[in-house]
Amino acid sequence: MNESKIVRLIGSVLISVPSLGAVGSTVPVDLSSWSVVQYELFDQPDARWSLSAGNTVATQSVNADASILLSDFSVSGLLINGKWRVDTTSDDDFMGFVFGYQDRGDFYLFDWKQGNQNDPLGFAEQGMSLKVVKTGGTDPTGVDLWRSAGSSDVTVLRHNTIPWNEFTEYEFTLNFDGSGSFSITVREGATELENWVVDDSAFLGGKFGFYNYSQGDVVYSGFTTRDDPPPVKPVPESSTLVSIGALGFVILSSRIRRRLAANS
Ligand SMILES: [Ca+2]
Ligand SMILES: [Ca+2]
Repeated sequence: MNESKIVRLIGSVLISVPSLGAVGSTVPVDLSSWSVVQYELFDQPDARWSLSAGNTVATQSVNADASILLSDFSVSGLLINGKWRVDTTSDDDFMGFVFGYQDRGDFYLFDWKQGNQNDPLGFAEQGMSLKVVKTGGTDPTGVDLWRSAGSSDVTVLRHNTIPWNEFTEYEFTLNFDGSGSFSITVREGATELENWVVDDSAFLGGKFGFYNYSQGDVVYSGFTTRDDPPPVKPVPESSTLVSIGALGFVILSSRIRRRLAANS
C-alpha cells in the first residue's frame, strides 16, 4: 500500500466516525404487538383498527369515539417518523398521535382537525394542537378531548389553524431525545407545515400511539424509529473543537508520511 492510499484510508476512517447529527439506522415499526385503547364516550361506536402490508400500515376506518393504537415501547431517546393520510372526503375530525403515554389519562396528545366545529362538547378549531392530558389516571371525557381550548385536565401547549386535506400524505417527525425538550415537525412533500420545539417535562418517557377521534379512513403508514436522534436543541458547533480535530488529522498524516519516507 502506497502513502497516498494510506492517507486516503485514514481520511475515510476519520470521516466515518459518527458525529453529532449523523444519520443513524432507522428501523421499521412492526405494529402487530401494538394494542388498542378505546375511550367510551358513549357518543359514537368503537374504533376499528386494522393492519396491512406486513403489519406496517394501520387503518382506522370508523367515525368513532376516541381511540389509540398504542406501542409496546417508550419514546424516550427515539426519533419517530411516519405518515398519515385521510382516504375519504367524509368528515373533518381528528387524527394524530400520543406520546409520553403513562396510562389512559396521562400523555402528550398531538391532534389535527380539518374543520371548525361547534358541538355540545365545545368548540374544536381546525388545525394542529399539542396538549398535555393529565387526569391522574381516569379516562378523559369528550370535553377534555374535543375542545381546542383544553379543560381542567388538558393544557394546550401549541396550536395553529392549518387544516389537513383529504387524500394527501403528510409526514411527521417526533424527536424525543430524552433531554426534556422535544420537537414535532409536519411536512407535506418537501414543504414544512409546522415545526414545534417544546420545553416541557410533564412526561419524560412513555409509550407512543396513533390517535384518532371521530375520523374514519385514516391510514397511518411507514413508521420508523431511530435510537440515536440528533439533539432536539443542537449545541452550536465549536470552531475550537473543529480546529483541534483538523490539526490532529494534519499531524497524524504528516507523521505517517515521515514514517513511510523513512522506511522507503
Ligand atoms: Ca365532524
Ligand atoms: Ca366525526
